[in-house]
Amino acid sequence: MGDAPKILWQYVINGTYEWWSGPAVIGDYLLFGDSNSVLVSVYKDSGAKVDEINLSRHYNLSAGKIRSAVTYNHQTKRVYLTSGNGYIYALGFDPLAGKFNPDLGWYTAVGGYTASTPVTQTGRVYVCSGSFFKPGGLYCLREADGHLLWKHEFTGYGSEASPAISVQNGKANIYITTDCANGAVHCFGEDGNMKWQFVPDHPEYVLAGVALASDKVFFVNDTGYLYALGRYESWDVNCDGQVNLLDMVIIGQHFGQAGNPGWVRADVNKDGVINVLDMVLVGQHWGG
Ligand SMILES: [Ca+2]
Ligand SMILES: [Ca+2]
Repeated sequence: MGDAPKILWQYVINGTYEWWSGPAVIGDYLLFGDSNSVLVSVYKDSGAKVDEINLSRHYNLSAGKIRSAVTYNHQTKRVYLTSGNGYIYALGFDPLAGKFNPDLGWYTAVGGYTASTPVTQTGRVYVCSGSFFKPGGLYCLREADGHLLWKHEFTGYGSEASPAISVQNGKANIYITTDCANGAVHCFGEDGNMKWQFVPDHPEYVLAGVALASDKVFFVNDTGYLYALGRYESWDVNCDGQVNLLDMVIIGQHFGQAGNPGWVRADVNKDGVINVLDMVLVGQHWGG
């Protein structure tokens, strides 16, 4: 068992061992928060502590347990995180020395509770708040100073997850999940308008956020289902990601039928009849 994993180092704090947070590696340093509202920077290879900051003490507030991971912006040299009692922090961090500089930053409240890890994108910070019984929502803050640009709050619940961002045509889409009995995925534009929401056919609470890959939105919920949301071009009639004979066959099976425009996917051009024009569209995208 020569290649079995070995423990290289351990980092232990006294008192409480309730670790709900996530670490981040920045240069030679590993950063993470604990349930005593302390954010530490240790050498990632040895675990030796380089710096720490007690958020409650430094900001003179009751920060609560840190249940957020740490986000780093290389351009602004700041780390971002939240603490349980509903605060988000931006702190300067020297990636060469491994030290915090909280004076190069800000903090602000985003509701009464948060476990969300902030995400930065083109001068903005997105973060969620709330839980299955604590209200919250999605907040968009100006990265420079924490000024609230917009927010979308839910009634009676919020999101314990972290936002995920995709950029299409230079514009950000922000995806979040909600932690309620009808837990949904919501997609917001960067101006704060909700573009769509999706409640699955087996609804339940959603604790995790979404994963974005291959033009799809993946998420799980407490029923134990994994969902993949995507959009298929209209000429991919059978929604298998390819345009080929199988799509032609479906059109052939419905050939000559009429209905409300687009009533079935075989009406590819959505003109209310299934005929050679639908086949032409499939042919034009053949092999795609
Ligand atoms: Ca197809
Ligand atoms: Ca048609």
